[in-house]
Amino acid sequence: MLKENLLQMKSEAEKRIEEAKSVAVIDEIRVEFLGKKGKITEILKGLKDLSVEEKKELGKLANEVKTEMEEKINRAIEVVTEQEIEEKLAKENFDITFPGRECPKGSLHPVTVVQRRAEEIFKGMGFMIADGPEIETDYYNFEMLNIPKDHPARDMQDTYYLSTGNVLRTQTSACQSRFMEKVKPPFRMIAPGRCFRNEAMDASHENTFFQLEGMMVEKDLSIANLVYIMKTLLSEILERDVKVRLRPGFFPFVEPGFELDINCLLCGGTGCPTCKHSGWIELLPCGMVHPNVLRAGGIDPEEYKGFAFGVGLTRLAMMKYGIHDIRELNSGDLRVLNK
Ligand code: FA5
Repeated sequence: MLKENLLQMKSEAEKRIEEAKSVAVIDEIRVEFLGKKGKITEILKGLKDLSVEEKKELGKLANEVKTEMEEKINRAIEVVTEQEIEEKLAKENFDITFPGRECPKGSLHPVTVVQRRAEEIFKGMGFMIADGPEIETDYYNFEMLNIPKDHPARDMQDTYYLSTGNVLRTQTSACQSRFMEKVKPPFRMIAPGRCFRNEAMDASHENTFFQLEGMMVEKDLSIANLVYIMKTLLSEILERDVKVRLRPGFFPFVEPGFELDINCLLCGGTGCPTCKHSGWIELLPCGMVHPNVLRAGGIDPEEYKGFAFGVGLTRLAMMKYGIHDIRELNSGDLRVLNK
């Protein structure tokens, strides 16, 4: 009796599955036959009252019916889903040849654009590109650059100290020493990267900004070579004539040292908050490498001379694109980022 019931249910369910036209209807059939209170489930519950022999025979059959039915249901769902999609597509009249709608494209950050352009310019002049860590040891960031502990020059570059004693580097000059340890002169190198300082923020000062270090070491070099390289960089990047001024500047790792300022391109030199109303922007400190620094890098200052410079890349980007406040560069404002 149970056996007949089971087989009859099987053929009934199969017929209905074949006829079903939607996933929802197939799901209803699943619940009706295989659900917790479904017809097949009920039969399986009745097995407990049968003899051992009958239990064996019917139990096996019931499980086979159940598995077969599950497979049929799953297959039917696949077929019906496919049909539903095809019907929908046919109704929607979707034209796959229709041209797409244009999305606004992203762009490189202005500082990245300037950094990449500077790299190209320096590569063209035979400079190698070096890198260094943003978390730096006190030794490379200060000591090897002729700035021992307790030197007053440390006050000009207060930074963030880690509990390990390391610092967030204040200047890409830290790359000079690392480079000299690896490469023998003569050489020309640049090292662009992020720097950090603990200082009050204003229109031209951020606590995180970009510099580009440059260093050239050869047997015969002079300040004239240095000025030529600086002028080439500025005219190529800014693509216009700019007025520059060279004045003495103190950095313990160069002697003599200079500050190369450019006429503020935001106000044309008449004075604005970005140039602190002076008409000039401090952009490019530089100088002839101090003999102590060459010596610390294993280079004989009697044999070789060097010059070094540290371009304020973030400020250079501000000048190029007419950005009046350094903080705008980190604001995510598309009017600034799309420049
Ligand atoms: C230095 O950092 C030296 N290492 C540069 C140098 C290299 C001198 C090699 C001699 C030889 P200074 O502290 O002036 O120098 O910083 C260099 C440039 O980085 C500045 O002219 C400025 O353009 C930029 N700069 C410095 N501090 C900030 C800041 N807080 N926000 C944005 N730009 C900054």
